[in-house]
Amino acid sequence: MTVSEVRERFLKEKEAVKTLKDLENFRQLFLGKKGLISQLFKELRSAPPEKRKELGREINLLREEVESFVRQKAKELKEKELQERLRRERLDAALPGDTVLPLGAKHPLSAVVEEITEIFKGMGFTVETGPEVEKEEYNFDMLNIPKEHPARDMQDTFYLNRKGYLLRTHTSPVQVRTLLKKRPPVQIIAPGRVYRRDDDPTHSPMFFQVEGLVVNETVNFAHMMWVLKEFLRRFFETEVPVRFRPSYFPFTEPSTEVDIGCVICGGEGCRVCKNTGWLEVLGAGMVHPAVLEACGVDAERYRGFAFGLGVDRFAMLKYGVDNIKHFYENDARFLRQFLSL
Ligand code: FA5
Repeated sequence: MTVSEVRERFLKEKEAVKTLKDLENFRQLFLGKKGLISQLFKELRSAPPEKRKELGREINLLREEVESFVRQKAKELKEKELQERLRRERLDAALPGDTVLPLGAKHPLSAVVEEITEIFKGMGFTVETGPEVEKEEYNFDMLNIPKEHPARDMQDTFYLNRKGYLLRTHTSPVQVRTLLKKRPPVQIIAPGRVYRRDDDPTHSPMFFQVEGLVVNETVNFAHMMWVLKEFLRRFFETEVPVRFRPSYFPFTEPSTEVDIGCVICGGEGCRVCKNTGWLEVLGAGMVHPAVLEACGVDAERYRGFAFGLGVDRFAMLKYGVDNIKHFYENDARFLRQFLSL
């Protein structure tokens, strides 16, 4: 090959260089170890001595020309590539991120506690709270359940190592706490967690109750029935079947348990209502005079009614949940159904 042939090839090939990869191939072709320019230098050795100098100069010129083109083109192509990358990767800070985190929502039990609280607030109740680690004295003794009393077995208790303390088995100790600090009239509810050694589809070792207490000079059993029926009507937004069964609680006399028609099976009988068609949702009664006296309230002058309702049961019935455990397993597939609450 002659110098002019290589130059011609150079002029032709350089037009075809469009990318950095083309340029590298091009560089190898002309300037590589076995490239065309090297070949020209090799052939120079066999040229007649009088032409070598001139020919060598020509090859060197051509090499400089090719090198200068490669340098120039590399700069140009790198700049072009950078501009393209910048255009491609342009950051729009206003675009939403790749991973849009799902929004959290209220747990169905929290929503039901709030709903119950709002209904009672609407009936003139205020909200009290008490600790979950409670004095045995408030959970039992002052509620007319002395030590050795068989009624202690009605609620299987988690006792704590610290003597005289337990995990409260119901919200009723808030009745005691309230009466110790407030003089009647009182009209309060007390929502919160309670604990028992219980475990089946309608019983959980930790569950929620809402306590209610009304103490004044005139209140009676009929008032209590009205308040509870009215609450049930507002909560279920319909006239659910309600029945009051005579019952026993050491801290109320007379006492009643309130059942509502099972809304899971419509009263036909199912696993949740143990085939009875009814579900017990709350306990209630007229506050026992011994409780009023233990809290320093004159039982001759004042009377009261109290109730304790199982929030989980209300939530199960309202949303057709057939196992209380669903509320505590934190399975997102279950919880997602309540996103709108
Ligand atoms: C009591 O706890 C009384 N303190 C209620 C009371 C208050 C009566 C004031 C009179 C005056 P009982 O043990 O029945 O009562 O529980 C009340 C409600 O809690 C029950 O009707 C039931 O709905 C719910 N409940 C009881 N045990 C569990 C449990 N392990 N899991 C879920 N809910 C439960």
